[in-house]
Amino acid sequence: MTVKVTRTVCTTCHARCGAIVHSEDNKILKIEGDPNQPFSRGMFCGSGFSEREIHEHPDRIIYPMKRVGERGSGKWERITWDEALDTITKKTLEIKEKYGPEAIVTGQGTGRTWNHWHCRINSTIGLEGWSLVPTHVCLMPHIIPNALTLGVFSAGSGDFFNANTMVLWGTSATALRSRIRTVLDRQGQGAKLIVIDVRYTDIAKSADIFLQPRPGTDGALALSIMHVLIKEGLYDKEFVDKWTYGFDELAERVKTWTPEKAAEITWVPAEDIVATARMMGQNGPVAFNISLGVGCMHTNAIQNGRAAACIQGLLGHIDVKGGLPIALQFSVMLDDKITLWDPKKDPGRPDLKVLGGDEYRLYKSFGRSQWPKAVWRAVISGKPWPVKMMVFIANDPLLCYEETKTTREALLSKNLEFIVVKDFFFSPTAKLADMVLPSSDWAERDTIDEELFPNTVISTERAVDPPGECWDDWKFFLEWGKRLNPEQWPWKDEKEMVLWRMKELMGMDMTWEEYVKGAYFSMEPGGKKEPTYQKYAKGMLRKDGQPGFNTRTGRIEFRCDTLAHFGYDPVPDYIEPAESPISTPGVFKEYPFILTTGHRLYSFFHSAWTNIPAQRELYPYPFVLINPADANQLGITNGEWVSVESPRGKVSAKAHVTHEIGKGVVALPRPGWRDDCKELGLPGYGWDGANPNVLIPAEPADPSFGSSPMKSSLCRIVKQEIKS
Ligand SMILES: Nc1nc2c(c(=O)[nH]1)N[C@H]1C(S)=C(S)[C@@H](COP(=O)(O)OP(=O)(O)OC[C@H]3O[C@@H](n4cnc5c(=O)[nH]c(N)nc54)[C@H](O)[C@@H]3O)O[C@H]1N2
Ligand SMILES: Nc1nc2c(c(=O)[nH]1)N[C@H]1C(S)=C(S)[C@@H](COP(=O)(O)OP(=O)(O)OC[C@H]3O[C@@H](n4cnc5c(=O)[nH]c(N)nc54)[C@H](O)[C@@H]3O)O[C@H]1N2
Ligand code: SF4
Ligand SMILES: [Mo]
Repeated sequence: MTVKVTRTVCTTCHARCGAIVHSEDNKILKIEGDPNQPFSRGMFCGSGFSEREIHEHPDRIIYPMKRVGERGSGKWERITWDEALDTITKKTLEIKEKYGPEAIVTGQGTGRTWNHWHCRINSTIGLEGWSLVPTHVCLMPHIIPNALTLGVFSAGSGDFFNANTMVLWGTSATALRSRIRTVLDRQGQGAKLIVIDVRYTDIAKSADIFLQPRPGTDGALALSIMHVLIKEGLYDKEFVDKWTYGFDELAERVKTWTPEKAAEITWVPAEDIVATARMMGQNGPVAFNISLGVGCMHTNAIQNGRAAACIQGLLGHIDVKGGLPIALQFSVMLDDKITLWDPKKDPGRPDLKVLGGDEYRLYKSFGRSQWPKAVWRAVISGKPWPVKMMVFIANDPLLCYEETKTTREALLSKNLEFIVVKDFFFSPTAKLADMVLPSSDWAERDTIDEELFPNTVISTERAVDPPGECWDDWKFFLEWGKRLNPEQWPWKDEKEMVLWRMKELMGMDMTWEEYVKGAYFSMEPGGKKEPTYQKYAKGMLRKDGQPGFNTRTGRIEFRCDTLAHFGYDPVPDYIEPAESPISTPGVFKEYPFILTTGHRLYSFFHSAWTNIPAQRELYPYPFVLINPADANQLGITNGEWVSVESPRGKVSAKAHVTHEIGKGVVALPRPGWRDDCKELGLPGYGWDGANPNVLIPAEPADPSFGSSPMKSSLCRIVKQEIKS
């Protein structure tokens, strides 16, 4: 056989790097970064490279299987895809008939190339929305403030190629990956870099200014930065006059937020706050990348996100070169054409049955998603309505959601009649399922979420056939959908689905060969490469074609009346995290460390890949970051096993004694080390041994969005007896 060379895209993480896969006889020989992919420009990482090990891994689930022993007993029998789909369809119809569609919950984790098809299958079932996703903590609590304040319905990543000041705020280089090269290149050309993170991260070492706030206090920091910008006249007055709403109220609000007051709350020195504001105000355009650390995973999520968005409104570097680009096509990701949502139907309407929707009304109104703990409660209690069937596609709820014990209690509940899990491996949740379905990974499939790159579509192509009967997730939705309602699922295969989307949503009609060969397609009007700037002044952002931003008032909203409707202060304010030294001094006495969890590591994607040697080798054991002064006081040495304990439970980790984390704070990374790695002889810690979510409460949460404090709660560190 000759060596086949395939250009495609790694979709393991959201960086979506271009890949060149060399294969022979369906074996991956080597993988290279694609130098022509305009965003990753040849970069590739260890997780992506280990696709070769994943493709051949002996523990992959490669056939549909049904449980034959007790739930969780590990006894499985191979079945055909036809039997699997027929059973799933029969169960769907039976449960829908008996209890209503809302007794079925479909779950996904992070976006993995098919958010839209997931929503479509829900519509086919008779559900509206996403059903169960971690969007109460994942980026949505940042996207919603962006949408309400700036009219940008996206995480809003800045134009680092052209910025003069770059701000990485609560965002890890690990997650940005290939974009970090752009940041460093741009710094080499003279741009400044500000990093705001609770850890002194690798990229922080290159920063011109590094701020290390107390977890959960970024809202106070943002208010104080605005205080300086306004007091020193460093904001864009002309822009503010012409394009914003509520400036006077914002100015009044931030008046009391002196750097000295913020310093007390945030632990960031006052002079550093002033220097940050001055750099932002004097060295524009400023490009921000704001992520999970700022708001999303705190009980004050929405207000923190709002304050950060308002800074960008004051600076006015929006839709300009080097500022915050506004893409026209992102919303396509959940376009009604695919999701089959009726745009005339208000997602917040009382008759839309969404678990947790009455408590977390803003969450319901924007994502139509259910609040996780309300789902688990409904399973356990049957109230406010029963939940009988759960289908998880690319999601391990035990490792994903806060308050793991409640999640586990629900998954073990006899009330659940049918659990399906579609995954690569037997995750802790898959082990509890009634049916498991095999899945193909990125080198083994033809599909991608075409709209994830700013103003560009990049095509993918299968490099090798998947092992056994592993199916692309797209194909699973298609075949399940066909059985339920063929009219809504008219395509022959995934390739047709990709081409349909290109035609219907991107306006590009082409054959599969043209799609693969074309590789990189510009989405700019007329196909031109240079973006169109200041679209707001040209009437290109609003549905009514009028100049302005895509907000309720058409202006950048410093005052947001929509938020008032959901019970928030319409002007951004700082609220202390629900569990903290200040809010709960009693708890703090017993649990004297602030706990932040989930920072990303270079290997592993969420809880996946601790069984893959090339990735596990880099981080063999679970660990917790602890400052040398704190370790010293506790008599803990580097590498020693400790328990991290909270009022919710405890987990094990090796102490990583380091100045990366400040005094009084400890950090547990995301993975949870659930799987053993046989090749390296390293153990797995299952669903609860090292899973940070065991420690995190679901409540109290952000008042109307339900964000849990994954990145700001309290814990204590206890020395452990010797452990292997
Ligand atoms: N404490 C804490 N918890 C967190 C976070 C945190 O920072 N701290 N982060 C949260 C965030 S932002 C998110 S988005 C969630 C993510 O949570 P999830 O996306 O649910 O991640 P996992 O828990 O790893 O479960 C994903 C499962 O899907 C499988 N999988 C991966 N890719 C595919 C695929 O393409 N197809 C199929 N069928 N299966 C696949 C993996 O093997 C894995 O078992 O976690 C959240 N949980
Ligand atoms: N390798 C890898 N890449 C990933 C993922 C993965 O699991 N592994 N997950 C993907 C997903 S779903 C998502 S949503 C993105 C998330 O991407 P990021 O948002 O970058 O994820 P994190 O690393 O959890 O958090 C960002 C940073 O916030 C810091 N931080 C924590 N608390 C605070 C705080 O209170 N204030 C401030 N200023 N900083 C704080 C953390 O130290 C961390 O450096 O990553 C994606 N990319
Ligand atoms: S896993 Fe690595 S190679 Fe793959 S998209 Fe992410 S950064 Fe790129
Ligand atoms: Mo996420």
